[in-house]
Amino acid sequence: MPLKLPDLPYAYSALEPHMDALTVQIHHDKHHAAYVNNLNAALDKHPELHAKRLEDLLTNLKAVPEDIRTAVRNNAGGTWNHNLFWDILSGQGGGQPAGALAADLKAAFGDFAAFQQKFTAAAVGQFASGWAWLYLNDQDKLSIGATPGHDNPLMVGVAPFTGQPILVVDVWEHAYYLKYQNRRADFVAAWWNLVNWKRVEELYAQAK
Ligand code: MN3
Repeated sequence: MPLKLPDLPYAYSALEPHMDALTVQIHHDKHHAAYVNNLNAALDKHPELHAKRLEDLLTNLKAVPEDIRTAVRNNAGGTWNHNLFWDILSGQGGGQPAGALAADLKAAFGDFAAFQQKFTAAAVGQFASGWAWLYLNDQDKLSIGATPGHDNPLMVGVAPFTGQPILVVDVWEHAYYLKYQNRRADFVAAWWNLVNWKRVEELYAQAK
């Protein structure tokens, strides 16, 4: 079965004013959709791979036939990363997490402000296109990192660090250029107002 583009879980305008409706529409309907389509086109060359879960392709890219490995890395990565990106945003987001996630962020980074500062620095400092992550590392510790292109922490042997992502921000220019132009730092600052911490807390509970 070819993979399908997940519907946005809210209206294009739901993330205004921090993320404008036109950016959300183009980002989801054109960019995210293109990764899904390109992944399906690559997998068509090895149709048995259509049966695999996205996560299984990503965690074991070495097992993907070499003629489509780069296409799968880029487009399965692009698909999975955008799935998470939309999933953890909400027009009613922002604030701070509660419960175990709040306590563990404090233990790992000092306090919420220090965590936020470190994550922001990773996002703003990622050279060119990429993603910043909060993930549960292989020692079950919360960690922050950034990856280029569409690489992600599921890609064992490819990404510079591995683990289970629970929070992500897209810092490709297509994520912010219409509204923020070159001001990536302003986009990331605004993005915090959209983080759906309830959803991130759920993902954290599943990851543990
Ligand atoms: Mn994107």
